[in-house]
Amino acid sequence: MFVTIGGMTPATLIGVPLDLGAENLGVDVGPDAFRYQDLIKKLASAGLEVEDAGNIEVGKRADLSVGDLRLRYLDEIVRVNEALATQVETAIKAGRKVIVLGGDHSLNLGTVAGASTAVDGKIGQVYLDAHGDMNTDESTLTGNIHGMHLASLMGFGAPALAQAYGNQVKLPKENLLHIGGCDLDQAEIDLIARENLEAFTMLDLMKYGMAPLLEKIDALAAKAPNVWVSLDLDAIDKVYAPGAGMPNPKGLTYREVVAIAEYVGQKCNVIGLDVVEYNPLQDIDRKTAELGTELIATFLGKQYSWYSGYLEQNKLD
Ligand SMILES: [Mn+2]
Repeated sequence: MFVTIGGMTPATLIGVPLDLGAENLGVDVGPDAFRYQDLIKKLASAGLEVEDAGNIEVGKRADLSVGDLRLRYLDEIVRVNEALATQVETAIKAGRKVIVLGGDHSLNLGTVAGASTAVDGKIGQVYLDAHGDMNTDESTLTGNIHGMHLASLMGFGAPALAQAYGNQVKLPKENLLHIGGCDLDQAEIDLIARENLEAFTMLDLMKYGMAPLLEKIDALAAKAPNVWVSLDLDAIDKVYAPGAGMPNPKGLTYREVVAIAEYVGQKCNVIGLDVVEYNPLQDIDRKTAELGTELIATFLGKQYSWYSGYLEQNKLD
């Protein structure tokens, strides 16, 4: 269904320097840091013709009032996400893949709202995260919205979040595949059990290995004609992704996360993805950004890695 120009796949890049959904994690500089590390050039080598739509403007914390302490900075987060949703919807309707760079994870409210609207709600989401992001304004311990938006997308929790960009449920709850959970809150564990949500935790991965996860990806591909991918860098072990807002000592290895990305990229119709919670100030030798770049290409069914770079540099004329 996607148009290719000379073998290239058109994509739109949107930066969202949002940090109001989290607690000062240094993730607002994420989008520009990714760009600075030649993201667009590297993705071009993987076959993605990326047009940079720039950053969505986000109000400064110091200029805003926090509002309801159970939904901190709600008004600005909803405003930013509705602006983001409009851009995502437009790009997908134009037949373009969408790459959104965060920013804190609450921007997933806007990416999935826009993508879902573009495809009449026929969407699934592969969601990689150490955390559940499925609290509500009633269960939250912090009031930080980056721990709530996933519940909101499925219609749970505060109406102000669930009804952002329209009253419809953005993500059918049976079309969620949550991967890599290792720090889930009790309220999230309860919601997953009560609503029968699909969540494959780190413990599941240790117990059963990768095979059942790949079958769950197949099952999602069969029921969701369009798939959005959301990658919180804290799903990946901090050895490989030190530049996450909350670096994770028990996350996915390089081998595991790349295998998941390859399988999703091959089996699902990925219409776009967001890569969130990148904190370049904590990165080491730019390796988190480099891995993020590889995963963007791979989730979109393309190839970019140290190996593709090696072939590119050593190919015969
Ligand atoms: Mn998250």
